[in-house]
Amino acid sequence: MTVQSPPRDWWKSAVVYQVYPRSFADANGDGMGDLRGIIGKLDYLQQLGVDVVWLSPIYRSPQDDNGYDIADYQDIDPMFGTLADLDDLIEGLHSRGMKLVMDLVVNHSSDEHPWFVESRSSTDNPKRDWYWWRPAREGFDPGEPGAEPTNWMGFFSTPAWQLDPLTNEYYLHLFSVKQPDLNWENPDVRQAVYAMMTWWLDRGVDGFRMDVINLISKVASLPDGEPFPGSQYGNGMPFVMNGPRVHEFLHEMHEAVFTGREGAFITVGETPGATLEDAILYTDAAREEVDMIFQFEHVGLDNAGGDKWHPIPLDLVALKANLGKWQDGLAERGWNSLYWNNHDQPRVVSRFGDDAPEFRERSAKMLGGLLHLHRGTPYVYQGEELGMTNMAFTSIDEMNDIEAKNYFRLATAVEGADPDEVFARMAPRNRDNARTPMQWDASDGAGFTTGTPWLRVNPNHTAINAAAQVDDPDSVFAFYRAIIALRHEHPIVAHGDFTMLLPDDPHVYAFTRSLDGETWLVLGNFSRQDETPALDAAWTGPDVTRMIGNYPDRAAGETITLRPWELLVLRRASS
Ligand code: ISL
Repeated sequence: MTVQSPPRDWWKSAVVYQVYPRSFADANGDGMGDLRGIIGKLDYLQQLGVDVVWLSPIYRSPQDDNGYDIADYQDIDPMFGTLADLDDLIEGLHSRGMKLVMDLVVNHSSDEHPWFVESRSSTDNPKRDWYWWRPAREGFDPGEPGAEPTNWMGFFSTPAWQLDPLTNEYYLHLFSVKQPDLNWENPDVRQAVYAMMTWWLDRGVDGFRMDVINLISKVASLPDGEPFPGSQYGNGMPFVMNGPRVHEFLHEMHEAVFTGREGAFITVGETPGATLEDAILYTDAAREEVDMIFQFEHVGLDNAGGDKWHPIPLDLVALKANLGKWQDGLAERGWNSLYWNNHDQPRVVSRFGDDAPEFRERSAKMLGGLLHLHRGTPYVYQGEELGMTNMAFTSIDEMNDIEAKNYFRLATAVEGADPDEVFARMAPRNRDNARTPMQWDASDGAGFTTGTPWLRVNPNHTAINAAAQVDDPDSVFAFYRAIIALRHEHPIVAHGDFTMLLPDDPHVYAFTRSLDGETWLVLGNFSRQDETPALDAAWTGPDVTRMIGNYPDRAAGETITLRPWELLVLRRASS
């Protein structure tokens, strides 16, 4: 018997499911999700039909940024379980035909990682250069206002440099003060990371989601950024995003970790600020960097001035122009990832859909179906397949996330804005919207925990939960299952050409996919009204079949009028 090796780009036909472990399933009743909890839900994931499970970080961590601050890359945090539990999870996934992707957070470590503990201990420690240390700016005393080595603000509304009293020098942290940036210029850092990745692959994991991987190469001269209006701080992003050596580093990583290794792997780089031009370089298979990236443009369209804390309504025409650009731009070289939400983004049904009770299910299905029929690898974020919504937080004290807390502090205490006004703007956007516990059933702890959950359960779990949906053929869950199956059954979904239609229609999203003599038409209504898009008459002809939709079928030959939040997918032989 010959064993067929999987095609090199098997992940083009795959669907990835993201688990945020602390909010997924709690097996030991301490209010925090854990690995045993995930193991208990593998049949659920298999029933949904996903191919790959990506776990947000479960490594040993002080949890300053919910595990994105890692103190030991080769151990499991006790709150999640043990390495033996992880081995069981890998085994449980593999035996069901699924794969495991680990989060790889190597732009920074925790300040409690032994590397940083050594690095900070003295200016001549051998690991000093593993992080970015700099003295105070010339002419300033350490700690004086303006003494930071550069004027950069970080991602979490704080300056990007922290003075360490031990040696009176500053270290760079683009995220929290407990997330010092590793210095990838140092080859020893890179080799340590590659060795760690290899160790995980040897253990059986199938790939990595690489956290902010486009920040690993900084402009080494560390120039000041353009000052923000009225502020002593400026924008350092141009000097850290998609930096001068990032492609070199990613190719080196690929060679060191994956070249010559048997197996079927998947890599996806998280790359805020990456343009289409950057993406082509990151994902062109011939360059051997990563298989795909998470780009951020489409989740920035409803931000005023690019600021996530100033939400504005989505302009559908802009969304189509943007996603259409990415579809065209990666048609020949590279590959798209497809996502609406994750642990950093609000729930899509509340953001781009309509979470009013009468439209929630319809719009959740429409958004899921529409996304998965683009060309690229789709990602489902836990609970999306149930149509889980944003949380109606009532005060900042209910929020846990460091990004939200820091911003609230900056906007109110430092800049003097009205706390109620700031909270109202933050409510639809803060990351905890996506982090409330998974809604398994209608019980008090939502079936997530028998204890007190670390973050309040969304009260709508009594109506929106897995138990109510898994056996209901009309549920959002059943719809996601069907759309995932469609990808597995029809090569056109993964591989077909993409053509955007009706770019100027303000309410209807329309495109075709074509492969081997057939064409599919995908239509999505982003409104509460009936919409009659201007379509080629051939789509009402007798040779058209309906592939999937979120309403009952219409009569043959009828003009296509889309009902509120309708998704309709039709197929015909190409002319
Ligand atoms: O969440 C964001 C948008 O609101 C970003 O600022 C986010 O921090 C950025 O996309 C990078 O995200 C990743 O790295 C962070 C971590 O907090 C996020 O959870 C992670 O996905 C630092 O590791």
